[in-house]
Amino acid sequence: MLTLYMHPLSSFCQKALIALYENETPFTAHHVDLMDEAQSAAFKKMWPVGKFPVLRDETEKRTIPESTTIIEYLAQRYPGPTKLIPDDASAAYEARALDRFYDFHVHLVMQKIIGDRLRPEGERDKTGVDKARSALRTGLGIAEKDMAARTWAAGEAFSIADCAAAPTLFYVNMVVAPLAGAYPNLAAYLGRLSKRPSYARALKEAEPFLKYVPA
Ligand SMILES: N[C@@H](CCC(=O)N[C@@H](CS)C(=O)NCC(=O)O)C(=O)O
Repeated sequence: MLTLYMHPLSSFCQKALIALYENETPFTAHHVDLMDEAQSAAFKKMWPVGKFPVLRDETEKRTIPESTTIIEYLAQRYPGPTKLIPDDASAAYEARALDRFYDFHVHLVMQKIIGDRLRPEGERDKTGVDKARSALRTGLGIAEKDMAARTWAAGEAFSIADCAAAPTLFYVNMVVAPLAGAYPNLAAYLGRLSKRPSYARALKEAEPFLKYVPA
């Protein structure tokens, strides 16, 4: 029995949700409100780092933090028709490399920009945000070139790389800057991702909470 500790608004949780929904893997969603002291403390007992998603596999008695590791685990232990990690070694390398690329060079820098807006006025980190904006431009520039000739992030098959790309491109487009002007290939790719049933479902579940994302 699988339980995902998560919140629907969280981009890294959406990444894990896409993987679960792709293969219709049965699981229970356990929502955690990190602003609630009791819920946060209970969650930190399970994973002291305090970041979600975390997957609990009661059958295997395993607790698995980190979205990438969760998807690797699902691909290995609960495989389905969508090969989130391709069988072919070279294709698997490409998908894994792009998962890391989207997490480090798009997702985390996007989080830095948005996270800074949640800080009180006097505690903002202008230098850090300027650096993150520059890193984001670099990351998006690389991805834009890649997506000129691809349907999905790693080629023609949907994979872990798309689970990583979808939520972060959505939030970049919504909060940092619309992709359509400077990044038409990424805008078209985000359009395809938004129609993919797994991500469309995760996004629909996030909708009631989107008002809490700082504009
Ligand atoms: N490397 C982690 C990142 C997870 C992460 O940053 N999660 C955010 C939500 S999107 C979180 O839990 N933030 C709460 C906090 O930092 O206190 C992963 O891939 O799962």
